[in-house]
Amino acid sequence: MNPIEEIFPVLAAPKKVIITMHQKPDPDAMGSSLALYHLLVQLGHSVTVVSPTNWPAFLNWMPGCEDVLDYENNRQREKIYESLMNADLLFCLDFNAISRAKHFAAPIKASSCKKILIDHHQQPETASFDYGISDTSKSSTSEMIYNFIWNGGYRDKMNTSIAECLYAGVMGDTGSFRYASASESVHRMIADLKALGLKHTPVHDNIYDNFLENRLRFLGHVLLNRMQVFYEYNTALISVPKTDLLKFEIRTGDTEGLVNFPLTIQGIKMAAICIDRDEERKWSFRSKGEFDVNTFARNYFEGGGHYNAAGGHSSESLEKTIHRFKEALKENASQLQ
Ligand SMILES: [Mn+2]
Repeated sequence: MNPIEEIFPVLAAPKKVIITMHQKPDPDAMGSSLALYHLLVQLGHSVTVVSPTNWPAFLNWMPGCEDVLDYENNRQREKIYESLMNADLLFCLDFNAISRAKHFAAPIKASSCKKILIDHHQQPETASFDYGISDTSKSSTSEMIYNFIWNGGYRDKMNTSIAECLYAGVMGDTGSFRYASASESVHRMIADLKALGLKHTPVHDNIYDNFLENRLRFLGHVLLNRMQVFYEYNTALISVPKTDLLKFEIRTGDTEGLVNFPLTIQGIKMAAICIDRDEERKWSFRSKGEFDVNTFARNYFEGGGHYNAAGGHSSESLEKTIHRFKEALKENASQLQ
């Protein structure tokens, strides 16, 4: 993978560009992709943004979101293939391995265009990319796009649309500027975005205060009835059966952030949530301090991510998956106690 700086001269002439992100995009994946989209369009490129799957409705307010194509939408797939076939460049944002693009991964691998990685997840598969930057010390891919704009000399292209997208991404990945990753440079970046005219309160409202009643009822239900606390391992687990998802009419994004609630219990070092989706059992892990959920997710549930936040999955039944989690707790007892 060549350094990201080498892409700047390539961008001096108009190109056909695709920007994609990880499946089920979060504010950082969508925000960084749309910020780059707004930049590249201003630079005269022809740009298509593709999400491998649908996304939470709380991202729809983002400027440019209405132009994003969904690979799982059959009506848009032809257009996506056509763009991919003609593309010169493919930017992969906020994911570290092409497999994280789900069913869009195979067409990406088959495509002959130059691939560029901009990402902050651990253990990236850099061999899959022609250019790029992977920096696990960064709070978010949105922060990296902000740096990309500066380092590329595109500072004059910054506007409030870009600022809103970047702010949402950094806010999402830093737990609203709470995690250790909310560095001095992150706060300086936000100050700069504010100076450009960014209004940050509507961004918080659009993302965090934009759910339907059923989502809050669901939250109450799972915290009351589906949470187990293992004080001997300083761990809390929420397991959500499919019947709950149907009963509360849960949609993409409704379970986002749920995993953070058990971490508010005094002394809890790891929180985990397992959701019984149609195709697999989907895990999210969060930790505080010294417990490495990236390694935990990799070792037991074919996942990964960051030191204190990771995901994973299992093709076994919910019951077997939960059993395996409890066995894993025993094996990790010394680090959790
Ligand atoms: Mn991210």
